[in-house]
Amino acid sequence: MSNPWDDWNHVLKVDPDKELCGDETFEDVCRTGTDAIEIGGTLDVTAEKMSRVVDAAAAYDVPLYQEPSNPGVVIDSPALEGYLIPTVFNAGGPFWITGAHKEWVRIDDLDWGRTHTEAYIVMNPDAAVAELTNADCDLNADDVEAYAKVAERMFGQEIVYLEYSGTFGDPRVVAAAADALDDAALFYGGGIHGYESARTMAGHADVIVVGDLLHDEGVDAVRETVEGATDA
Ligand code: 1GP
Repeated sequence: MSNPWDDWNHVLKVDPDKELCGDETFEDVCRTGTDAIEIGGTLDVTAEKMSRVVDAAAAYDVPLYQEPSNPGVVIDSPALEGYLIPTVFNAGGPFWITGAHKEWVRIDDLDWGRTHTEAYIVMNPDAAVAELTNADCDLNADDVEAYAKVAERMFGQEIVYLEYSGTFGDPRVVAAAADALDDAALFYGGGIHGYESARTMAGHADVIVVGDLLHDEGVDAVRETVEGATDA
Protein backbone atom coordinates (compact mmCIF):
# COMPACT_ATOMS: atom_id res chain seq x y z
CA MET A 1 0.00 0.00 0.00
CA SER A 2 1.39 3.40 -0.86
CA ASN A 3 1.49 6.30 1.54
CA PRO A 4 1.10 9.97 0.74
CA TRP A 5 4.67 10.68 1.89
CA ASP A 6 6.28 8.04 -0.36
CA ASP A 7 6.96 10.74 -2.95
CA TRP A 8 7.90 13.52 -0.56
CA ASN A 9 11.38 14.91 0.02
CA HIS A 10 10.46 18.08 1.83
CA VAL A 11 7.79 19.17 4.29
CA LEU A 12 7.25 22.69 5.49
CA LYS A 13 6.00 22.99 9.04
CA VAL A 14 3.95 26.10 9.70
CA ASP A 15 3.54 27.14 13.31
CA PRO A 16 0.10 28.76 13.63
CA ASP A 17 1.37 30.80 16.57
CA LYS A 18 4.11 32.46 14.49
CA GLU A 19 3.92 35.15 11.83
CA LEU A 20 5.11 34.95 8.26
CA CYS A 21 7.98 37.23 7.25
CA GLY A 22 7.29 40.77 6.07
CA ASP A 23 4.41 40.86 3.65
CA GLU A 24 4.71 37.24 2.57
CA THR A 25 1.42 35.41 2.09
CA PHE A 26 0.27 31.81 2.24
CA GLU A 27 0.21 31.85 -1.53
CA ASP A 28 3.99 32.49 -1.38
CA VAL A 29 4.35 29.72 1.21
CA CYS A 30 2.52 27.24 -0.99
CA ARG A 31 4.68 28.15 -3.99
CA THR A 32 7.99 27.23 -2.34
CA GLY A 33 7.92 23.82 -4.00
CA THR A 34 7.49 21.92 -0.74
CA ASP A 35 5.73 18.59 -1.04
CA ALA A 36 3.37 19.09 1.88
CA ILE A 37 2.57 21.53 4.63
CA GLU A 38 2.31 20.33 8.18
CA ILE A 39 0.48 22.74 10.47
CA GLY A 40 1.40 22.47 14.10
CA GLY A 41 3.37 23.92 16.97
CA THR A 42 4.11 23.03 20.56
CA LEU A 43 3.11 26.17 22.45
CA ASP A 44 0.13 28.54 22.39
CA VAL A 45 -1.63 26.84 19.51
CA THR A 46 -5.42 27.02 19.45
CA ALA A 47 -8.03 25.53 17.14
CA GLU A 48 -8.78 29.06 15.94
CA LYS A 49 -5.15 29.72 14.98
CA MET A 50 -5.04 26.32 13.25
CA SER A 51 -8.17 27.15 11.23
CA ARG A 52 -6.74 30.49 10.18
CA VAL A 53 -3.72 28.82 8.57
CA VAL A 54 -5.74 26.01 6.99
CA ASP A 55 -8.24 28.49 5.52
CA ALA A 56 -5.46 30.74 4.18
CA ALA A 57 -3.62 27.85 2.52
CA ALA A 58 -6.66 25.91 1.30
CA ALA A 59 -6.86 27.53 -2.12
CA TYR A 60 -3.42 26.33 -3.24
CA ASP A 61 -2.29 23.02 -4.58
CA VAL A 62 -0.17 21.69 -1.71
CA PRO A 63 -1.47 18.92 0.58
CA LEU A 64 -2.20 20.21 4.06
CA TYR A 65 -1.80 18.08 7.16
CA GLN A 66 -2.57 19.00 10.70
CA GLU A 67 -0.09 17.92 13.35
CA PRO A 68 -1.93 18.56 16.60
CA SER A 69 0.07 18.89 19.79
CA ASN A 70 -2.96 18.13 21.93
CA PRO A 71 -6.54 16.98 21.34
CA GLY A 72 -7.96 20.47 21.96
CA VAL A 73 -6.50 21.93 18.77
CA VAL A 74 -7.72 19.27 16.33
CA ILE A 75 -9.92 20.81 13.66
CA ASP A 76 -12.23 19.26 11.13
CA SER A 77 -11.74 20.81 7.72
CA PRO A 78 -12.29 19.41 4.24
CA ALA A 79 -9.18 21.38 3.21
CA LEU A 80 -7.04 19.01 5.25
CA GLU A 81 -5.56 16.06 3.43
CA GLY A 82 -5.06 14.37 6.75
CA TYR A 83 -3.70 14.28 10.26
CA LEU A 84 -0.21 13.37 11.43
CA ILE A 85 -0.49 12.37 15.06
CA PRO A 86 2.73 12.43 17.05
CA THR A 87 3.70 10.00 19.79
CA VAL A 88 6.89 10.85 21.68
CA PHE A 89 8.71 7.56 22.14
CA ASN A 90 11.30 9.01 24.53
CA ALA A 91 8.83 11.07 26.57
CA GLY A 92 9.42 11.13 30.32
CA GLY A 93 6.02 9.67 31.09
CA PRO A 94 3.07 7.97 29.40
CA PHE A 95 0.94 11.07 28.75
CA TRP A 96 2.65 11.91 25.43
CA ILE A 97 2.79 8.24 24.43
CA THR A 98 -0.80 7.15 25.05
CA GLY A 99 -2.41 9.58 27.51
CA ALA A 100 -3.19 12.51 25.20
CA HIS A 101 -4.17 10.00 22.51
CA LYS A 102 -6.66 8.35 24.82
CA GLU A 103 -8.49 11.70 24.97
CA TRP A 104 -8.13 12.41 21.26
CA VAL A 105 -9.73 9.12 20.11
CA ARG A 106 -12.95 10.20 21.83
CA ILE A 107 -13.51 12.69 19.00
CA ASP A 108 -16.72 11.69 17.25
CA ASP A 109 -16.35 10.18 13.79
CA LEU A 110 -12.59 10.24 13.89
CA ASP A 111 -11.49 9.82 10.31
CA TRP A 112 -9.01 6.94 10.51
CA GLY A 113 -8.62 6.88 6.75
CA ARG A 114 -6.98 10.30 6.87
CA THR A 115 -5.08 9.68 10.09
CA HIS A 116 -1.42 8.66 10.26
CA THR A 117 0.93 8.44 13.20
CA GLU A 118 4.48 9.64 13.68
CA ALA A 119 6.90 8.10 16.17
CA TYR A 120 8.87 11.04 17.49
CA ILE A 121 12.35 10.71 18.91
CA VAL A 122 13.06 14.10 20.47
CA MET A 123 16.76 15.01 20.48
CA ASN A 124 17.19 18.65 21.50
CA PRO A 125 16.74 19.04 25.27
CA ASP A 126 16.27 22.82 24.89
CA ALA A 127 13.37 22.54 22.47
CA ALA A 128 9.87 23.33 23.72
CA VAL A 129 8.73 19.84 22.75
CA ALA A 130 11.47 18.26 24.89
CA GLU A 131 10.56 20.38 27.89
CA LEU A 132 6.85 19.81 27.48
CA THR A 133 7.18 16.05 27.19
CA ASN A 134 10.08 15.78 29.62
CA ALA A 135 11.90 13.81 26.96
CA ASP A 136 15.08 11.91 27.72
CA CYS A 137 17.34 13.41 25.04
CA ASP A 138 20.53 11.86 26.33
CA LEU A 139 20.63 9.41 23.46
CA ASN A 140 23.50 8.18 21.32
CA ALA A 141 23.24 6.68 17.85
CA ASP A 142 22.68 3.18 19.27
CA ASP A 143 19.82 4.41 21.42
CA VAL A 144 18.20 6.15 18.47
CA GLU A 145 18.59 3.05 16.34
CA ALA A 146 16.93 1.01 19.09
CA TYR A 147 14.03 3.46 19.43
CA ALA A 148 13.57 3.42 15.66
CA LYS A 149 13.35 -0.38 15.72
CA VAL A 150 10.89 -0.33 18.61
CA ALA A 151 8.74 2.16 16.70
CA GLU A 152 8.76 0.22 13.46
CA ARG A 153 8.85 -3.41 14.50
CA MET A 154 6.92 -3.38 17.78
CA PHE A 155 4.52 -0.51 17.29
CA GLY A 156 4.07 -0.66 13.50
CA GLN A 157 4.81 3.02 13.01
CA GLU A 158 4.97 4.09 9.38
CA ILE A 159 6.85 7.31 10.13
CA VAL A 160 9.77 7.74 12.50
CA TYR A 161 10.44 11.42 13.13
CA LEU A 162 13.88 12.39 14.40
CA GLU A 163 13.20 15.77 15.97
CA TYR A 164 16.09 18.15 16.64
CA SER A 165 13.74 21.16 16.54
CA GLY A 166 15.73 24.40 16.70
CA THR A 167 19.15 22.84 16.26
CA PHE A 168 20.96 21.01 13.48
CA GLY A 169 21.38 17.36 14.36
CA ASP A 170 24.19 14.88 13.98
CA PRO A 171 24.08 13.35 10.48
CA ARG A 172 25.61 10.14 11.86
CA VAL A 173 22.65 9.71 14.19
CA VAL A 174 20.25 10.33 11.32
CA ALA A 175 22.13 7.74 9.26
CA ALA A 176 21.88 5.25 12.13
CA ALA A 177 18.12 5.78 12.34
CA ALA A 178 17.81 5.30 8.59
CA ASP A 179 19.78 2.05 8.77
CA ALA A 180 17.52 0.72 11.50
CA LEU A 181 14.37 1.04 9.42
CA ASP A 182 13.16 -1.35 6.75
CA ASP A 183 9.85 0.09 5.66
CA ALA A 184 9.03 3.07 7.84
CA ALA A 185 9.81 6.50 6.44
CA LEU A 186 12.38 8.56 8.31
CA PHE A 187 11.47 12.22 8.79
CA TYR A 188 14.19 14.56 10.00
CA GLY A 189 13.52 18.03 11.41
CA GLY A 190 15.72 20.63 13.06
CA GLY A 191 17.90 23.57 12.16
CA ILE A 192 17.76 23.25 8.39
CA HIS A 193 18.70 26.71 7.16
CA GLY A 194 19.76 26.46 3.54
CA TYR A 195 20.69 24.32 0.56
CA GLU A 196 23.63 22.47 2.11
CA SER A 197 22.01 21.59 5.43
CA ALA A 198 18.91 20.38 3.57
CA ARG A 199 20.96 18.29 1.20
CA THR A 200 23.01 16.75 4.01
CA MET A 201 20.03 15.54 6.02
CA ALA A 202 18.02 14.56 2.96
CA GLY A 203 20.94 12.31 2.08
CA HIS A 204 19.97 10.16 5.09
CA ALA A 205 16.32 10.86 5.83
CA ASP A 206 13.45 10.16 3.46
CA VAL A 207 11.81 13.49 4.23
CA ILE A 208 13.24 16.64 5.75
CA VAL A 209 11.02 19.02 7.69
CA VAL A 210 11.74 22.75 7.70
CA GLY A 211 10.08 24.90 10.36
CA ASP A 212 11.50 28.08 11.89
CA LEU A 213 13.27 29.13 8.70
CA LEU A 214 9.92 30.07 7.18
CA HIS A 215 9.06 32.36 10.07
CA ASP A 216 12.60 33.74 10.55
CA GLU A 217 13.92 34.11 7.01
CA GLY A 218 11.00 33.60 4.66
CA VAL A 219 10.03 31.78 1.52
CA ASP A 220 13.19 32.34 -0.55
CA ALA A 221 15.27 30.59 2.10
CA VAL A 222 12.74 27.77 2.22
CA ARG A 223 12.93 27.38 -1.54
CA GLU A 224 16.68 26.76 -1.26
CA THR A 225 16.01 23.92 1.19
CA VAL A 226 13.56 22.40 -1.27
CA GLU A 227 16.34 22.43 -3.86
CA GLY A 228 18.78 20.85 -1.42
CA ALA A 229 16.31 18.09 -0.58
CA THR A 230 15.57 17.46 -4.24
CA ASP A 231 19.26 17.24 -5.16
CA ALA A 232 20.17 14.85 -2.32
C1 1GP B 1 10.10 21.34 14.17
O1 1GP B 1 11.22 19.51 13.11
C2 1GP B 1 10.66 20.78 12.90
O2 1GP B 1 9.09 20.51 14.67
C3 1GP B 1 11.59 21.71 12.20
O3 1GP B 1 12.59 22.21 13.05
O4 1GP B 1 12.05 24.63 13.30
O5 1GP B 1 14.38 23.78 13.64
O6 1GP B 1 13.37 23.86 11.36
P1 1GP B 1 13.13 23.70 12.83
